[in-house]
Amino acid sequence: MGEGDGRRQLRARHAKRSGMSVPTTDTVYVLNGPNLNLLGLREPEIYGSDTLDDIAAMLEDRARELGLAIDMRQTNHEGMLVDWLHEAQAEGARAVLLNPAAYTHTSIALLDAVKAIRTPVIEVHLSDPATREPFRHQSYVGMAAARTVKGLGARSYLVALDAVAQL
Ligand code: CA2
Repeated sequence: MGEGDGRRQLRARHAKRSGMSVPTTDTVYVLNGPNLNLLGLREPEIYGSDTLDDIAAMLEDRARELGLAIDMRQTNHEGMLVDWLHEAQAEGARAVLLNPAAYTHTSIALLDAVKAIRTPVIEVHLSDPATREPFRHQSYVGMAAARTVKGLGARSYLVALDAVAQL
């Protein structure tokens, strides 16, 4: 564990013990799950041709207009998403935009993490999973998310960011 993580956890523990809440910042965490690093390179008919870097650039422009900042990340590992959700709360993130990708449909660990933090989480999908294969119809994360934005391609992320400004 790096020194930064240790200090963050101490601050969060202290805040919890003394009944304080961590002050809210202007940063919105944008967390992306497995295989989304391939975005724009495969299956453009389903997910569009923008890469994750293109989406990050669009979000940064929009965030600037809204007086917000973006912290965009991608991982192929479920536990990393859980750790980042905890970190979002410990760091006082304004909100989390979460595209859990395939973990949407399988992960009770992510559902529990979204329920465990007070930071609002907006579920985001490029496609509309409800119109796809039946195994994509169930969303565990959606059971606890403040909102879900889906089916708009890259624009789903922008609409979700606008929703944060209205929370
Ligand atoms: O529509 C979405 O955003 C999804 O979260 C994308 C997931 C899928 O499992 C969900 O049902 C809906 C898949 C992400 C995989 O991304 C790829 C990107 C390019 C090529 C292949 C996969």
